[in-house]
Amino acid sequence: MRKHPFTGITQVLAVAGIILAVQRVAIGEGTGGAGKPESSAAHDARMKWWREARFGMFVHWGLYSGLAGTWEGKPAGTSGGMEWIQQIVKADTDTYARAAVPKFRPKPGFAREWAWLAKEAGCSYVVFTTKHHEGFALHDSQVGDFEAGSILQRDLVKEIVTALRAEGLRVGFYHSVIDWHHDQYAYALSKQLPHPLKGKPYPNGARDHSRYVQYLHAQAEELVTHYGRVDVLWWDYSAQDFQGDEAWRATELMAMVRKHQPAIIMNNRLFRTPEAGWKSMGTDGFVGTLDWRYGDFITPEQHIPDTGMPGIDWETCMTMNTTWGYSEHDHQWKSSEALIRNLVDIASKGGNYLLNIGPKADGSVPQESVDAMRAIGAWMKVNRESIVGTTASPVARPAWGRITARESKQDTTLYLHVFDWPKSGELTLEGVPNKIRRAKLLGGGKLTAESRNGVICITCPPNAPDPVDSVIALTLDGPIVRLPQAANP
Ligand code: H79
Repeated sequence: MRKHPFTGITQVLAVAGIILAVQRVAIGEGTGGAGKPESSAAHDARMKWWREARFGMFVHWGLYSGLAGTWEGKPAGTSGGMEWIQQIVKADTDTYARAAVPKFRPKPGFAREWAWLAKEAGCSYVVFTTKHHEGFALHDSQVGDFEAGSILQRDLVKEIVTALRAEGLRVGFYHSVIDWHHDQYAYALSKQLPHPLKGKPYPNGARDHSRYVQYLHAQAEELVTHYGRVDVLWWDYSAQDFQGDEAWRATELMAMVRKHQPAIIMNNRLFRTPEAGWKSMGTDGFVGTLDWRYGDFITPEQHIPDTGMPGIDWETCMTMNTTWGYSEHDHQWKSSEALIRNLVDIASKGGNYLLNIGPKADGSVPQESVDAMRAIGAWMKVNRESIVGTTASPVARPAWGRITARESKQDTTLYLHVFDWPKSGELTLEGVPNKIRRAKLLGGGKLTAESRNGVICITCPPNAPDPVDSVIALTLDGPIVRLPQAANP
């Protein structure tokens, strides 16, 4: 809720910030925020919980959730992101708000259901939309009026953060830098970034994009100062023709966030350059390196990279059907088998899985998503140790499934994720000469393992304990010797 307009002090600080940003560029320094370069050890310490987590829940929820993929009584589409409905139907923000605001009615306590679901599924963190491209902010903001404080007299970010923390979950904010509401957002500056009025003159005359950027920084500062510790900031997104310092004063934005939240982890989407890991405008092309000044991790969207990326942190975000925001017309749900195997595939390559739910306007979660999260949770209850805190497979991908690993000083446990249970009653693993200490089935069950001519052979019961993925924990002496032919395919 807006209590007062921008104060003089905000503007003074903004101007000072511009001067600082210019200086930093001039002396060629920068760490994505901290002022002095971060050591590898400090970076590893900051990334530790995130690397161990492996599984998070994404939540897309905003005014579009009430529209549910329907515009003027007709489906805006039956697949694809319905959080983009304003763009799909090319509605100006007033028309959009008139249709969507009356439908957005969060029920009391909705956030506890999200938190319970994430916890039950085995997620360690939750990233939710504090503002999507539509521009509606879920917190009680002092610097705007298109936000929950003004419109609902509620602070939905506070409600959500409180519920997540109560379940011991890490908290991440998705925040869109694209804004289809703000009347100074100069959409003509980019050909590549979407806007419902693209190609049309600004309805309100000339726009001063720097005033939008000032608003963006002010709202981001509210988010990182009013809600306690924030673990992740998930920015979205930039284009090759409009990104970084030019588009968002990005270096300064990241520095401001880090000043308030020194341990926060941020993605790379304030930028769209090779230095920031990007190859193209696609959400699947990556150069294979990442300079931390531009973000801590890269963000494959809706797909899983073919191989891991040594030295780079990455997180695949993915929908359960085809839309991020709720749609009543999208019934293309992935099976829980596919979701569990995706999680395992990603963990075997050293990445994180950020799996999306799109709650309805009252905050309730579609039954299909509840069922899927519970199915993942049931699997995680038995097999959690094969995911959380594991690393990418040190050996080649086997034909029967995937491998995750946990290495200690004395030994290595390989978690053999068996997707295709051996009909022969024997599972083989090549290229691992280490001495076997023990083998057991997670969830209980005896197995015998022996090494024959350098091939590990495990005698298995006739039927798969879990047709989706049965996990064998195989503990071996010492570290795994990475043989040349064992390069992860
Ligand atoms: O927030 C989610 C998406 O809204 C956002 N990022 C994720 C996390 C996103 N922005 N851009 N993109 C995704 C890529 C562009 C996808 C598109 Fe489409 C495919 C634009 C038009 C077709 C999806 C389907 C969005 C609208 C229709």
